[in-house]
Amino acid sequence: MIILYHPKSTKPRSRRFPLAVLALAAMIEDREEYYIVDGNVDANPVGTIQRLIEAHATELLAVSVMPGPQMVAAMETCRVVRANYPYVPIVWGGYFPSIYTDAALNAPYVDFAVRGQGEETFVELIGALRGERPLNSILGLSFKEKDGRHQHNNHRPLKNPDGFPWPPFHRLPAKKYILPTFLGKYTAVHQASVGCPFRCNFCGVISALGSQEKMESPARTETILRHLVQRYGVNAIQFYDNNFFLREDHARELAERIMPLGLRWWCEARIDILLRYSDATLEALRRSGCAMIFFGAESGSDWVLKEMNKQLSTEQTLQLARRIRDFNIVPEFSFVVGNPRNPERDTRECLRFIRKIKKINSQAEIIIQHYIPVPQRDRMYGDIEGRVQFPDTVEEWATDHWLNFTIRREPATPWLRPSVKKLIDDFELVVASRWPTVQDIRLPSWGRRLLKLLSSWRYALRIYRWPLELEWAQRFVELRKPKVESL
Ligand code: B12
Ligand code: SF4
Repeated sequence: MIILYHPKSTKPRSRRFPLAVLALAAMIEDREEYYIVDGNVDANPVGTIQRLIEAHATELLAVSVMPGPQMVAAMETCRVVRANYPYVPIVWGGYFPSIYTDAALNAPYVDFAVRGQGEETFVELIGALRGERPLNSILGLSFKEKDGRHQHNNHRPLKNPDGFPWPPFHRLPAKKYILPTFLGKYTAVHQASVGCPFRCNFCGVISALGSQEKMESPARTETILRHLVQRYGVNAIQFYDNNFFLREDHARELAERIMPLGLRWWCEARIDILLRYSDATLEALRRSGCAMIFFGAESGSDWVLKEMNKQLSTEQTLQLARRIRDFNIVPEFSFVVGNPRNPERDTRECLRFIRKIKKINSQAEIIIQHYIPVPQRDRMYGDIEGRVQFPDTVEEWATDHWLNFTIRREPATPWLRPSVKKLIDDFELVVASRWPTVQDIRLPSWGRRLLKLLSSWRYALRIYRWPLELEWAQRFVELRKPKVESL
């Protein structure tokens, strides 16, 4: 028997189908006895896993691990399992072991780390544990030799999602995962492509998968979404693809195919690619239900974009902000602020640029993130090799310092002075209060009005510092928001 474990990663209202473990489950459905334990649903996943191990001969505990709080939950559970059942092999897969492979393997409770796309590596590992093949023949696998040395097998090339079976949604209590969002009352998730062919040098996707992308065929995407609509009454979709639109013909076909499903949907895309699309294609996307698109605008300065290897210009971002308005699709622009060479100039120029965007398209949503480096296969953005020493144990990654770094709350990077960091945070709060996001369906209209009222003078006069009244108002409103279940 195999246990697929998805450690807690989010609050109940943001719970979604754990696609990673569903992708693995698909590979062994009807072939193996297995159970899925999801820490986002199960209040005591350690207890459940222990009960399962005691009731069945357990061949493998397979854990999906993102950097951040999910890694901490994985660590805590695996420690207990290793202490009580040392004979159960444990494999970690997902972004944490893909990027920080040695740190994962340094943990005494991690035997194997799967890097990158996991479906085939997982199946081959099960075979190896049964003595059917040697471990060193499995692409994408890292493991500990008997003497403790880490063995990293070659990378596994990406395979098209069409080559894998469908996620077995029926193995999970669907109602717990299909929840209200601004898109619709019954929102589900899907990932229609894997990877990204670009080479932005701050991006964890490239570290984990290399610069490659494989796209599911529009026909298969349509069939899976149709199933979610017909079987579970889904009326909205968040696409988890890192880069949803690569080819216009593909996007157009997908739009035409999913139009009859009556969905509202959100995805992530690149500005330069969407700008190349014709008006007819943008119109088709809108008619197929595209309500909002997340774009990595990243910076308000062309010199920063060049250093990031983003292959984008600030002018293109402004053009897109203007053009997409006519199609009634809300752009969500994300910025990564704090260039290591000159964080002050980067911040100043970025804040000015965001104001320009808001002038062109006031509906545009703004996300501001502090730059935190991710180890790269090539050079890291900002030429900071040697200036940040990444932890080499899971335990250190779990300390407050590194947790705050990972979730970008207090990155504590050596180049970002506290006063600059504070300015970025203050500005973000003023913008978020002046234009509260439409994605927050729990925010009551009086709260929206209050936040706008309190912040508009600050935004108009460009006084961002110490917005204590906004911090207070945000907390006041937060405490009075309804629960998702009652919406
Ligand atoms: C959904 C999601 C979330 C959701 C999770 C919801 C849920 N279901 O639990 C939420 C919003 C909570 C979230 C939060 C965060 N996330 Co997130 N998230 C994603 C996202 C968009 C999709 C992940 C997904 O489900 N993909 C679909 C599945 C099928 O793919 P997969 O997870 O990669 O799984 C495959 C392989 O990795 C592997 N695999 C995975 N697990 C396992 C396990 C085993 C045993 C094996 C063998 C293989 C294996 O096989 C799978 C099939 O091929 C990705 C971006 C992306 N498109 O991948 C970012 C991403 C994973 N997140 C990321 C980050 C950074 C975070 C945060 C730290 C952000 C923050 N600032 O706080 C937090 C931390 C979360 C936490 N609690 O630890 C980064 C990680 C890389 C990095 N930069 O370090 C990503 C890549 C985004 C990005 N572009 O940078 N996230
Ligand atoms: S386009 Fe997005 S997903 Fe692709 S490399 Fe750049 S930041 Fe990463």
